[in-house]
Amino acid sequence: TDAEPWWRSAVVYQIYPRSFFDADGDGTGDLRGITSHLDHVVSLGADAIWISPWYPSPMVDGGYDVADYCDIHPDFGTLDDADTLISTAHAKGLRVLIDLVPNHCSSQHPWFREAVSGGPGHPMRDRFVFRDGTGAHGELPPNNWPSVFGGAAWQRVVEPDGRPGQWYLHFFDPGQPDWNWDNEEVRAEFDRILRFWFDRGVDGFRVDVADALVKDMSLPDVPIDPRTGRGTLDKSIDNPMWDQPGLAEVQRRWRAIAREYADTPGGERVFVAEAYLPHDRLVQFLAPDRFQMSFDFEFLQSAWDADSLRWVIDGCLAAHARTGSSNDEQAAGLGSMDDVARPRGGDHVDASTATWVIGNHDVIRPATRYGKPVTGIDFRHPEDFDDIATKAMPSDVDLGRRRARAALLLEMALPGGAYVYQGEELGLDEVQVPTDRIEDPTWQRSGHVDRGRDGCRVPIPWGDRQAPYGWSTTSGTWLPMPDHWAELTVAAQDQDANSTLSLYRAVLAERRENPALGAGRMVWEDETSWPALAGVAGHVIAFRREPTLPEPASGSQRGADSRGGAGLRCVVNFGTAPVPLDTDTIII
Ligand code: ISL
Repeated sequence: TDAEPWWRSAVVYQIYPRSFFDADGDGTGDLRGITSHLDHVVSLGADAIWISPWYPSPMVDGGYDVADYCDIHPDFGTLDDADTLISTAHAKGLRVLIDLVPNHCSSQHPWFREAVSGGPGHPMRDRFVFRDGTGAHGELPPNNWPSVFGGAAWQRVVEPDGRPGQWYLHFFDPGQPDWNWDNEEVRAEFDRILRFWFDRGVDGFRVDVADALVKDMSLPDVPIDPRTGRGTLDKSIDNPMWDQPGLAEVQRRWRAIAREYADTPGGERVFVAEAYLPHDRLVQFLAPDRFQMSFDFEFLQSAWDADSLRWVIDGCLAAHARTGSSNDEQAAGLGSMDDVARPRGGDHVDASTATWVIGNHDVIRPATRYGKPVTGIDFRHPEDFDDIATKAMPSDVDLGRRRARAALLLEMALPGGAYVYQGEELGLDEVQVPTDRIEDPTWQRSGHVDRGRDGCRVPIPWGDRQAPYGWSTTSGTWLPMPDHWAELTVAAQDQDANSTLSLYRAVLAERRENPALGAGRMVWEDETSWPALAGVAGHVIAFRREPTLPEPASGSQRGADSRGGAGLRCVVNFGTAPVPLDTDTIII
């Protein structure tokens, strides 16, 4: 059978360039800072990096408002710096993914500026979504679509004659006008952007809001959410804003471009979708001619509870197993976990697997999130951003950090790929950024959103006993760094065998070395298969990973030597009391 493609069980380390390392001492992270600290990523044992947007941008939304898709933000460096970063990463054995933001650009993008200044009817307006307003004088938006960041998804422009005129669509901030994906010039431009970066050696893209782009262009109203009285962002219904039929065609077009690179160094390029969608919809992105990976946010959104998490994991794996199979009969026959998560050799070897994630630059740091009595944020209803339970509720961070370590072990023992957001390997907690320093538009546009998303974007503490902890030569960092991070720096944890950093290194090393992890088979344990679990149902998640396909070894206890091809057992306690297990097969 073919070799396993690199991305199927890869660990990808997410870099937020503004906050990773500040090499030039201006208080903002930069590409030279990333290049000079790649050894940290190598020492973790990750396979690849994904760099959040590095493009020229007014930074209204942390760079997710792109003014030029084929250049580098001057605060971050130059295209030469990007080339050096890519070649240095490759020389160190790291793949490089960057962020593609295809749903919207910046209102400072030259095409959008021309669309506004050209006035109604100008052909440039068709590359975006301009419409006349409703109401007697066009003073009301074209429909009731809400913005994810609050308010209406429409903004009215001032026309060249100085009067208020048409409205344009923006799913996020008004500084982020949506592209019109029915426009062939837009499609062609993104083809060019993909090739521009692939030709520079980029191995793939994380695709921002991958379930947006194509909308129902008849622009029908969405149903009203009774809780907010506004149009709903709910994706569990057929919502005209999200995941519309034409999306598959765009994804196929991009995958065809990625395939053009199959015979170049680095091989076929990859895409990972960022889409908060129900599983049955999400996995459709993973058909063989579409994307290779898609984040599983259900894990990230789940409560700290063994039963519900097992249910989520089951659902993720079963959905992926079904999608990965081109044999309908076989797919229909998949009933239990014993049937899923097998390596599918031969022509199925490039089938997708789950892509786990416990944190990113949009959500509360796991160490803080898991320390709350209630965990998880329900992004399926972005109105819940303002659910005070998620942010204002106090957190026991010591408990949260221990749980985050357990979550890591669980995540890394599951079949599939995994993403690690910078700082998770240090157990960093969410920072309470003073309100006068907050930059995130979700906070500025809707004051009831408790402090926005800056608290997980604070610069990384590398060394030294006080801020900025070796991150920069200036203390004027773009976000303030907390006093209590002295014990959490890379330097403080580097030689400490019990540190979270050491745990990450050990677990990622195990993943690389143990054939049962990655492509191996997964079998749930319960008290029938493993009597030691009697009485702990609901508190403990346990499963075995096995390196080979044959019959499940029913009843047999695998040995302690996980390298003997015998597999390993993963056990995680979600309860508050210790669970005694007399075995030496446990690594968790
Ligand atoms: O789609 C959503 C809700 O229906 C959102 O959760 C959305 O998927 C999410 O906000 C997307 O985040 C990404 O795109 C944003 C940017 O602010 C985030 O930082 C980025 O991760 C807009 O580009």
